[in-house]
Amino acid sequence: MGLKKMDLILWFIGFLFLNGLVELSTAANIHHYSFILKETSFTRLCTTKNMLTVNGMFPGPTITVRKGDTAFINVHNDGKYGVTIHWHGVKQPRNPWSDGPENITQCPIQPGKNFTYEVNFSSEEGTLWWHAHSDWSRATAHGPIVILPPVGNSYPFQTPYQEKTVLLASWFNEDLKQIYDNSTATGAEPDLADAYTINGWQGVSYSCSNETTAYHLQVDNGNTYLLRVINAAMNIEMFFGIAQHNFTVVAQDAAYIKPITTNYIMISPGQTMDILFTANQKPSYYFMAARPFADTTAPSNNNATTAIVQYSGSYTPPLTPPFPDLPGITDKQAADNFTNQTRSLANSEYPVNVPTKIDKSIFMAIAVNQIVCPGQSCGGPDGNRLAASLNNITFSTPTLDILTAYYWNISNGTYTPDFPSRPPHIYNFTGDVGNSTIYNPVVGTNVTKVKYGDAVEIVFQGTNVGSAENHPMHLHGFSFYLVGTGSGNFNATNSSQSYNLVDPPLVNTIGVPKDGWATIRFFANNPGEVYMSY
Ligand SMILES: [Cu+2]
Repeated sequence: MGLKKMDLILWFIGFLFLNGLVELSTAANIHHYSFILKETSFTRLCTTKNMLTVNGMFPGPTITVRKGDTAFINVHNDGKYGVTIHWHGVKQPRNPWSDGPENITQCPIQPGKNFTYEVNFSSEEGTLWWHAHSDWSRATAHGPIVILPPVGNSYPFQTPYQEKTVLLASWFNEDLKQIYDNSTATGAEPDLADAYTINGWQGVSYSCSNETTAYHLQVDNGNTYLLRVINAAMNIEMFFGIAQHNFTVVAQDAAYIKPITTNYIMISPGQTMDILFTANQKPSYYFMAARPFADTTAPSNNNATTAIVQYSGSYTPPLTPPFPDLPGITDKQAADNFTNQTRSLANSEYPVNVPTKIDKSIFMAIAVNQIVCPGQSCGGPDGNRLAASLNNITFSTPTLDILTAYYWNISNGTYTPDFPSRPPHIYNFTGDVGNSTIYNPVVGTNVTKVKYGDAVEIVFQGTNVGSAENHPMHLHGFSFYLVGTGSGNFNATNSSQSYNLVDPPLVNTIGVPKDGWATIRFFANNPGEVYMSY
């Protein structure tokens, strides 16, 4: 996942049927938060730099609510650039104005200005996260969102003794704006992360690192902890584990799943997983670690980040704590084995609603194309510019935000409502793609419209254009059912036979397998706009 992902977009603009909507009545609570965006000095790997933070923290503050609550978050920008904040995985029914992506649902909050988001929690329960949504600002300006069950309800699993967030992120010694601007200017891949972090700390294995640069998770022998794991790393899928401890995954993307007992997870960028972990080993130090799953020729930093699980009590800690038995960096089988186990809880209390009759179906080829740079040499392969595309369209960010353009019916010059439901060229997507590797994508801002209430199916087809790799896809405003994945080219007659329409996982982010496909389904029940990106 090292390749540059120019943001890509697919829009769903639902027709607004406001009369038909019923307001939910809930005994919801209101919360107020103040976020101050500002440059803050941090030192990691013996490098000191100023970086954009919220309230001076890395990771930023946690938002804690109960299901159905509303949070008002006043964001004041004391930084140097315009920034927005996105509430990743919060569906915000009928409230797209507070979703956050820059130039999609709002203009950036300029330095010296502020904006209050009204974040409406509805069906989500578990863990999500928030992040800045302008250029690469999300690398440092991000934090957890914890959504507890409503008052009077409990978890559909044993009540944990304590809850902790475990946020995985990337550390860059360089200035992030500089990295982003260089990459955008030259069309080359952005520089790689210098380290990964757990709760802001890189652990013990990098340069200038030791026990004091590692996050310590204090545990008492015999107790069970709920760890809310968030992958906020920049475009890197991660294997994660705890040495000599199994754990049980109970939720993903703020929806409960059938418990999976395992000694590792594979978590895609943007995903969250809640795991129950019991401190049931000899009191000592144990490493918790995360390192990339990178089954690709694209470069990445593959070093592990570590934290220390530290039992209470008196004992002599080992000189080198045991390290978890994580799958190899390129172990696609291990990644698939974990991901394929995920099932929705799907019981009477947490039912599923999987569309079975499809109204709108979209087949979407994902490629990392190249744009030729006439008369000049760009920094990508063969002097070209890298440009990711969906159905051969590379997204171009409009100057007016799309939601405003739609609302005022002034789409001209902002977007065109013609995102194709099929790729323009059918080729052997996962085979020898021949000339397609340099096929110039069309640059545009294209929207697809979906009727309110329609059952939508999207088949994502990975391609070998550029480097074949696993592509994380994320949809704003919805969780969707991941009904199937497979390898090779999607086959309309055979592939759908393997669909799980009984208890597929309900998620907001998936990894489309390398050399493979993934199918999602959802009801278009959130009028406004939805942004899809990878
Ligand atoms: Cu999101």
